[in-house]
Amino acid sequence: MSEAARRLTRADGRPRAPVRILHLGLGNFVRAHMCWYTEHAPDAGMWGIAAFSGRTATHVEDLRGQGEVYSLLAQSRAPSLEVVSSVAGVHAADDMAAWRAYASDPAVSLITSSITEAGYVRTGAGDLDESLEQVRADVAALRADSEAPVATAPGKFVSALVARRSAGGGPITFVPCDNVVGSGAMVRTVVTQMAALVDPTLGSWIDDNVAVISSMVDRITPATRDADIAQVEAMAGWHDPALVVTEAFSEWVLAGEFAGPRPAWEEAGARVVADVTPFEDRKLWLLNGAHSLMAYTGPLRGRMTVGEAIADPVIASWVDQWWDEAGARLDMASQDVTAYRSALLDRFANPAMKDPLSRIAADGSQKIPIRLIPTIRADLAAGRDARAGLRGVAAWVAHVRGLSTPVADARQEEVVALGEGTWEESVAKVVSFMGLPSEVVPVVMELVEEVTGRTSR
Ligand code: CS2
Repeated sequence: MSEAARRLTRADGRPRAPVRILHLGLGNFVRAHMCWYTEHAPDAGMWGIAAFSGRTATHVEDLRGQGEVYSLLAQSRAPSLEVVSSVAGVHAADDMAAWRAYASDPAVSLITSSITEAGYVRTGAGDLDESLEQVRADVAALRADSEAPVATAPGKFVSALVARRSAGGGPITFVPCDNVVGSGAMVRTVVTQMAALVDPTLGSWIDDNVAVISSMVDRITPATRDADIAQVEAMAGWHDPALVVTEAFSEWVLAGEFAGPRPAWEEAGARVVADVTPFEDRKLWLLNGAHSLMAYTGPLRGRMTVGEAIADPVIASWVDQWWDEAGARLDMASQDVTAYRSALLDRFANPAMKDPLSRIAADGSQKIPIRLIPTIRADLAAGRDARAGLRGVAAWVAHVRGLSTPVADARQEEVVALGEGTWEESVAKVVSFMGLPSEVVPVVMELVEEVTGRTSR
């Protein structure tokens, strides 16, 4: 921090708005996205967000130290900087008393979440994963005492609903902001399943009082680097350890009936549609699918950021082949797919963004099944070879065998086991883990050789 730099204060932004949105997961992404849309809604002055950190307590103290406001730097050739004021309260994950108090307040009409794919603790089939120790612990805790501390997101959601029911807080709407398919149905499933385990009388209250929205969220938001903080210091004269760096592009598409009021997000650029599925597919397959493909192939060719990967002609051709494969399945006019692909190339190549592939590589066990596997399955069913998607699976085999930087995964133990044994064994285990037919093993072996440059012969 240079001597001239000062800290941000609430006076740098708008006054705190009354809290009407309860949010779980305080990562950078949501601060570049839902909080930003709320900031830009014309009724922002009526919608404050109480944000609770998820698994990590990042930035709770930093944000509190500057009256919850933070700077957002949209990186492009002409970077733009703004102060976002929509967050009105910041809490650590374990502040359950505050969590329940907000949930009980009739003025709060929305529960939003941004906790990554893994945060919803689901099985591969999409149900609440009751085999997980933390899920079982939350169920036991809430059964014994509805005010008990809990750790999982479904546990927190149910704890919020129990508090709201007993306070007579009225209807409430969940708005998940994560990269999952059918996000509304997904939240409804994990919440009702957790509720049924905790208190069988809660289900009918949920039916009558809880709405869920499905949403497609998009804005590439890497972790903030010291160099970014220094750039803002030079641009604006303040030192902001809670700075968020993002791209200029952003997209938010929502579908579903709200049970109560919400900010006029559409006036800030969000779209409300009848069916979010085509938007989810387009984004998850083309953007996130390509991201995952680059995340695992890139390091094998010495590429460590998205920009470096997409500048490598070999990787760019793999991405292109993937887009041909996945794009063909989209329920969209082909010129729209072409335009989206070309916009993605610009976004990936953004020279002002340094997005490390290791960020994207995390939680592959949760991401690959959503991003690559549906297209691979459809191709195989149609008798096509599915190589472009299987290449991503092959590169993940190399990743779980330790050929690229280790990253966190929600299913760490299983992932470690997948990497053990011979290459052939790993490939067979990964193919089965991904629910693919064993016939693809030889193709994946070939692709392993292609992406790693190793040969078994
Ligand atoms: C990325 C996403 O984490 C990842 O795997 O693919 O965070 C991606 O940057 C966002 O979905 C963009 O909207």
